[in-house]
Amino acid sequence: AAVIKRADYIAPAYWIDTVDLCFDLDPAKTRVLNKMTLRRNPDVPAQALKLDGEELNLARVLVNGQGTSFKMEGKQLVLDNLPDAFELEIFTTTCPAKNTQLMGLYVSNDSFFTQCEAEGFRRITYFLDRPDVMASYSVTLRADKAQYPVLLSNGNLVAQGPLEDGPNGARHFAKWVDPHRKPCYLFALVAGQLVSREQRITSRAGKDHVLQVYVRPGDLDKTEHAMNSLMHSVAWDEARFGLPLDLERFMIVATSDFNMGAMENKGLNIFNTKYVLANQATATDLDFSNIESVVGHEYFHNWTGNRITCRDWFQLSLKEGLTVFRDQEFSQDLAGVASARAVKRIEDVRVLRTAQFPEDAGPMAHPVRPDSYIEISNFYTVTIYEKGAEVVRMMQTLVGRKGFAKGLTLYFERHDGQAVTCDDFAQAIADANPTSDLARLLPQFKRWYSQAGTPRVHAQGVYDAAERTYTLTLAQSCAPTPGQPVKEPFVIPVGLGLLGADGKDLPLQPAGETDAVAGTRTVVLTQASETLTFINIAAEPVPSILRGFTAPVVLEFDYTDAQLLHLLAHDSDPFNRWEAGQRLAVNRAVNAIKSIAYSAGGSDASVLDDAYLEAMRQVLLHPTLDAAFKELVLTLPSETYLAEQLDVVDPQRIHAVREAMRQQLATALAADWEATYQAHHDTGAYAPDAASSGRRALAGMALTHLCLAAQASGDAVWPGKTLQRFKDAGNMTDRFNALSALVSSGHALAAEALPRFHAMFKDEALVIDKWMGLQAGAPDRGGNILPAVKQLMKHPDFSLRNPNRARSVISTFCQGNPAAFHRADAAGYVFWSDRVIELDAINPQVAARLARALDRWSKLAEPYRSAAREAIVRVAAKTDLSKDTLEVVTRALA
Ligand code: HT7
Ligand code: ZN
Repeated sequence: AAVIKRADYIAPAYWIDTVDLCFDLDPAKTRVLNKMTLRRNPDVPAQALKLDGEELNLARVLVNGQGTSFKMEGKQLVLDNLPDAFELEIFTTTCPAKNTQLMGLYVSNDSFFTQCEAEGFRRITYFLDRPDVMASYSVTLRADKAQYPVLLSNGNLVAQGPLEDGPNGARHFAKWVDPHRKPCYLFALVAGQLVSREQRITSRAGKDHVLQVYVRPGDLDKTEHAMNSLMHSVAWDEARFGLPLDLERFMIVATSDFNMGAMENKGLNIFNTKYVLANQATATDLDFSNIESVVGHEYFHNWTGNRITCRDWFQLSLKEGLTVFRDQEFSQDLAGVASARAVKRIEDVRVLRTAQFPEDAGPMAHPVRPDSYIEISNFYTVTIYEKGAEVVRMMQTLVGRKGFAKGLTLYFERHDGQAVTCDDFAQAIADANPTSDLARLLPQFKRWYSQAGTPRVHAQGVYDAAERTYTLTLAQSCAPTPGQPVKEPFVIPVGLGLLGADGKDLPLQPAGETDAVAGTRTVVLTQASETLTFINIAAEPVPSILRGFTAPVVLEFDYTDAQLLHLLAHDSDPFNRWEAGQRLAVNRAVNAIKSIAYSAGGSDASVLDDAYLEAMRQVLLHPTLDAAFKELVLTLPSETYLAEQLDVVDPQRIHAVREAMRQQLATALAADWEATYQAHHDTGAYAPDAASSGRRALAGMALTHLCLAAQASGDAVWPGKTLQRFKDAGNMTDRFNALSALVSSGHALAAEALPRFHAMFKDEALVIDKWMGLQAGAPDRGGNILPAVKQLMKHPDFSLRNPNRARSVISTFCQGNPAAFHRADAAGYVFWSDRVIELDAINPQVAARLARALDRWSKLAEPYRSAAREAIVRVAAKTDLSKDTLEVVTRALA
């Protein structure tokens, strides 16, 4: 397969100014008439026009109304000897009903949807399918009125009515005109039987807009939260960054068949139902919060992505990293109080460290701005999104919050309506803040865009009692990644504090400075190794380094237990307070995993000591800490995160140790869990706000531990209460937490609750996804999960064609349940390779994502390592593999 290289970018040979599309929608054969005006790009040498197309039946090509000669070069339609400016008319047909890839125009539940990012528009018509070609669109949709009463596209509805070309009134049309130029990946159409919730709003600037959320009939009662999230998003972008809604009408449409979370098509966002539909009976607090951030994310793209877009797909993080940063800030601002903001920050960092750090250390590692790809869909990654957001966050740290807003304003002044690069963005932020560290260090800072891999910062502290100084040495390094054997030092902002014996922040006075700053100070590392000395330090302090997680790095500091316990009890920075608890847990887990006392089948040896358990008890019973924060501290590091701390990974050993830790936490703190449950389980009328969802999360955690403790003691009371809670719950969060407490503790009552849950929600697709996912992700007991997963795939509700359903069973098992997946008999790997191959023929994007489950195979201990490799080889050997899956498995084996 061809490798596309960033260095090969050249501007297009032609510009497309206008596009007039007419669709005759039919599931079996949709006709597409595409009339464009084009002009030669005078900045590049004269050459043929090469239009991208895939799976299209070409019927007619006219230049200025005349038939013309053309040829096909592979999938491209090539036209030569063209005038400098001309009208091009192309007539094609496609078959949306057979489109299982869900790219281009497809049918889902008898409605039509499109997905054009990244390269789906070429499956609709021949086009210059690249983001730097921006055109004005008008779109006419024609379809059967009874089957497709709602006809939507980007922009404004300018005409609609019956069509005369069928039986009277049977067919109708709608014509849409988008007032904004856009790249073709932002094109969208939707047609079907849909209903909408509508909201009229007036912006701060006094403009009127209509917001609409379209869903299938019967789902309207699940759209209030999405609409509220949209209204909050509009208001937030105007208030925080001065960016108003630039459309009269903004639409969201939900579909149950979707490859990703959602899509920011101009004025017509298309969403996976998972990120729209929610009411308290069917959605959990996590669903509500995900909806808020995805609705925000897509809305914020309207400026960061749509008004200013990417020059080429290597610049993907220009829009995605920035927009993730914006949606993270939005959710933090909406959460309100500092403690709730910190909870959101911890959650975001947890995602980064459990998903992106492994990516950065594995065969798919790539810079935030990649240098090459085979299939761009494979680069919608946690590196582009989450690490990209951290890079933007570091810019904000370096120029300050106000400086960053100024930078964004300059970015829009300079580039509104253009397709630009990550360099353009960084330059605008720096130029708006000429005296900042970012401006001073810009070329070096941009290594974050060009160098892959997670830097490690090794810190060492020395206290000199005689001199009353504390000296910190910070040394950075970054391991080689594929194609990048040597790394240059990064610019690393490090939030720093020193805690005194009383737990309070000491004033920080660097040697040579006259002022002492209380609390956190941000130092900016640029060298391979740097030394900082703080003066007037009366007694040895405990350093709190990388406060707020100011940079996406691994911090190494040889903390003693006493220091970590001190930070856990007192650090004024909530992130590092949580981090101290995680370090205590990781140290214990890693020691146990490495110790011979632990054999693969588990052991009675205890992993957790009294000091750790007592510290956790203090957190659990703390009078002022937020429930949500407590839940985060009490959550043990995941098996995936633990695996990343080890050179050689035995997934069974990790699982056994982590399960033993869970059990110990449950048993040793049983009375405290009971008190916690009693104090938190009644959260009153349901509202998905941060405070009450935090209380529900902690109550749910208590219930799980009480069931675990009961399993050990043989006590029936708490499992019984949990079953009752499951039956009586007034909302999905409490009901699902109770169900998962029974399932994850392996209690026999789970066998009663699971079918009851299915019966209650058999018509709610998103709840059935949860039901399947819970079973596929349950703790493995003697290899019971793989047979259960195979059984689930035979369930009448299962479908491989529906990405949500396939992911809820197969991806949850292969990517979310390491101990069940990594079986000594290799059956998990055989199952994985069968499913990757099977899915690849249906939907390459979903298959390629699943293929990433074995990214880290080379770290596995034997016998897993050899068996995993064999499974990857088996997939790679399959003929006719999509380039999506081929790229992933080829890189894994390189
Ligand atoms: N910008 C959107 C990307 C997306 C996508 C990419 C490839 C294949 C299918 C897709 N659906 C959506 C999502 C976002 O980041 O907002
Ligand atoms: Zn996005």
